[in-house]
Amino acid sequence: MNSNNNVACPLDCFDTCQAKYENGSFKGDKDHFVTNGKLCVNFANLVNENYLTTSKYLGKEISLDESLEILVDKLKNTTPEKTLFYKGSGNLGLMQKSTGYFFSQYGSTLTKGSLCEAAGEEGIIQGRGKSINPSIENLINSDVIIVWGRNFTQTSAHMYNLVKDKTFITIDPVKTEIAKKSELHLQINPKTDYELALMLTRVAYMNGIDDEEYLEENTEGHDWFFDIAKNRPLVSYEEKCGIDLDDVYKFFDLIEDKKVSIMLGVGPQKYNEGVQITRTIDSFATFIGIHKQENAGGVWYLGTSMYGYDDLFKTKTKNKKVSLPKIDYGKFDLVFIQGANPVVSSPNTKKVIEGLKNSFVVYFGITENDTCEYADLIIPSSSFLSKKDIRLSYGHDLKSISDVVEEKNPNTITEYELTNFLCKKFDLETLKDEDEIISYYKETEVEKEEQFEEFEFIEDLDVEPLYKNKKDDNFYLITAKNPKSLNSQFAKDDYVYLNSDSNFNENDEVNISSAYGEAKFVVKINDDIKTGCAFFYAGNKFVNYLTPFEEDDEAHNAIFQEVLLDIELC
Ligand SMILES: Nc1nc2c(c(=O)[nH]1)N[C@H]1C(S)=C(S)[C@@H](COP(=O)(O)OP(=O)(O)OC[C@H]3O[C@@H](n4cnc5c(=O)[nH]c(N)nc54)[C@H](O)[C@@H]3O)O[C@H]1N2
Ligand SMILES: Nc1nc2c(c(=O)[nH]1)N[C@H]1C(S)=C(S)[C@@H](COP(=O)(O)OP(=O)(O)OC[C@H]3O[C@@H](n4cnc5c(=O)[nH]c(N)nc54)[C@H](O)[C@@H]3O)O[C@H]1N2
Ligand code: SF4
Ligand SMILES: [Mo]
Repeated sequence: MNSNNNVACPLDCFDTCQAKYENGSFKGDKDHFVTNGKLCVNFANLVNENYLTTSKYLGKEISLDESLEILVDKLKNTTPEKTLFYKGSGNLGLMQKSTGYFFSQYGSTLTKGSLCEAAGEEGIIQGRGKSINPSIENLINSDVIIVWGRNFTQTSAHMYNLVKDKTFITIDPVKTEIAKKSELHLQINPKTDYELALMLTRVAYMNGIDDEEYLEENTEGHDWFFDIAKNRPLVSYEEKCGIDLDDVYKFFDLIEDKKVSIMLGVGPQKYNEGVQITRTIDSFATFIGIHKQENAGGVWYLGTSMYGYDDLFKTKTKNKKVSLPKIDYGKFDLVFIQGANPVVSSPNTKKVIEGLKNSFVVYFGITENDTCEYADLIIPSSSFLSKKDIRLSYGHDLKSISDVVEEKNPNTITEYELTNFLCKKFDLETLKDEDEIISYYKETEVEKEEQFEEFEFIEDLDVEPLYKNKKDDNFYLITAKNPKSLNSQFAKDDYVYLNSDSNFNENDEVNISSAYGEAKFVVKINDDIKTGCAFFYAGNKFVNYLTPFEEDDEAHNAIFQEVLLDIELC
C-alpha cells in the first residue's frame, strides 16, 4: 500500500478530514474516524479551483523570481513597522504559519484578535481558565445534544454524522437543517442568548436541577450568577428572547436525567459583548452540571487547535499588533496578505477597499480572489496537493496529514519555501527542517485534560441589547455559513433572505443600509428566517458593506451582527 498518498483537507472547517489520493482521484479516508470515508462538496470545489500559475506586478505577468525580487526590494526600502503581515484562514495547515516566522523577525506589524471565534473563546477562558473541547467520545455518549447557534449539519457535517441519531434541541433565529431535525427549536431573537441562558438558569433552579454540593466544591460564584438570573420575571425573558415559557419547560423535560452536550457555535458571539454572552451560556451549562457527567457530555466550541503543543513558528521578537477587524490598511506602506480575502470577508468592505488603495498590497494565495483587484504584486502559492503539511482540528482531537501527491507548479512557491528564501535574504534565522516540524506535531500526543479546575461564574453582566434601539421596520443582520462554500472560497450567493411576512417579494431589488454603509441586494423569500431578520451567507460580496468597522469590547473580535438594517425597494 502506498503510504505517501495522504491529503489533509486544508479548509477552515471543524471536521479536518483526511483524504487518500488513489489513481488520480480522492477518497475520504475510511480509517479516519471523523472522515469515515467521505469528503464534501467543498473539497471537490477546492480540487477543481482555477489555481494561480503566474506572478503579476501592476497587472502584468512576470516570473516568480521577478516577483520575489520586487518583494525583497520593497521590504528593504520600507520601515519594518510600516509593513503589515495579514494571514487569513484560507488554508489551516500548520505550515501556513511559516511566513509569520519571517515577518515577525523582520519587524512587521502583526494582527491580534479574529474575524471569527475570539470573543466566544475568551468567554470560555474567563470561566474555565482555558478553552479545550471534551473528547469526541463524550459527544457520542450523550443522549441529547443542544445545538446552540451552530449550523451543526452544515459546518461540521462529519461530526454530525457520528451522532445523527441523538435527540436534538436547537437554539437559533434560523430554522436550520438541524432545527428541522430537532425535537425542539427555540427560535430565539438575535443577541438575546444571555437572557435565554439566565431564563433557563432560573427554571433549572425551580426544577431543582442544580447540584449544590458539586457547585460548592468545583465552582466559584454560582450564587451571584443565580442572583442575576432571578432578578427578572420570567415573562420579561419570554418577551425579549421571543421564547415561550412552555418551550422552556419542554427543554427541561427533554434533558431530564439525560446525558447532555452543548454544541456551541459562533452565532451568539458576533456582537459587541460576545465574551459576556458566551460566558453566560457556559455558566448556565455549568449550573446544570454539564461538565460533571462522567465520560459524557460537555460544551464544544471552536477553540484553539494548538492547545498543549509548542508553537514552532514563534519568534522572540515583540512586534506591534493591530486589531484584525479594524485594520486601517492605508496606514501601512506595504501590506502582505496571505490566504485571506479581506475585501469580502472583513467587516466594512468600503473601509477595507479605501485602505488597500492607499497601500502597496502584496497578495500571496492560490486563487485570484476579490482582494487581488487591489493588489500591486501577486505571488502564487503552491496548491495544497504539492505541499507537505499537517492539520490539527478545532472540533476534535484527530490530526490529518498531507503528503505531496502532485508535482509542484514551478511558477508557484510554498509558504515554507518563501519563508526561508526571505529569511536568507535578510540574514534572519531560517525555519527548522520541514519534516522535523511536521513530525513534532505528528508525534506529540496531548493528554486530555479536565475542562477546568475551578469554574468561575459570570457575576456581572452589562450587555446592551440590539432590540433596545430597533424600530419596527428595522431588521437584524444575520450572517452565517453556506454549506456550498467555505467563507469566500467558492461563494456565489449574494442574496438577502427574508421571511415572507416582510412586505418584500421574491426577486425584489432592494437597497439595504446600516449606520456603517449600504449596498444593493436581490431578495429571496425563505420562511426559515425569523421575522425581522435579514439573512446573508458568509462570502456574500456585499454584506460586509453593512457591517461595523469595529471590534467587540474585550477580545478584538469582529462584530458582524451588531447592527440594525433599513431595507427599501430600489
Ligand atoms: N460549509 C461550510 N462549513 C464551514 C464554513 C463555511 O464557510 N462553510 N466555515 C467554517 C468557519 S470559518 C467557522 S468559524 C465555522 C462556524 O460554524 P458555525 O458556528 O456553525 O457558524 P455560523 O454558520 O456562522 O453560525 C451558526 C448559527 O448561528 C446562528 N445565529 C446567528 N445569530 C445568532 C444569535 O444571536 N443567537 C443564536 N443562538 N444563534 C445565532 C445562525 O443562524 C447560524 O445557524 O464553520 C466552519 N465550517
Ligand atoms: N459577512 C460575514 N463575514 C464573515 C463571516 C461571516 O459569517 N459573515 N465569517 C468570518 C469568519 S468566521 C472567518 S474565519 C473569516 C474568513 O475570512 P478569510 O480568512 O479572509 O477567508 P476567505 O475569505 O475564505 O479567503 C481565503 C483565501 O485564502 C486563499 N488560500 C486558500 N488556500 C491557500 C493556501 O494554501 N495558501 C495561500 N497563501 N492562500 C490560500 C484563497 O485563495 C482564498 O481566497 O471570514 C469572516 N467574515
Ligand atoms: S467537511 Fe470540512 S474538512 Fe471535511 S472535506 Fe469538507 S471542508 Fe474539508
Ligand atoms: Mo471562522
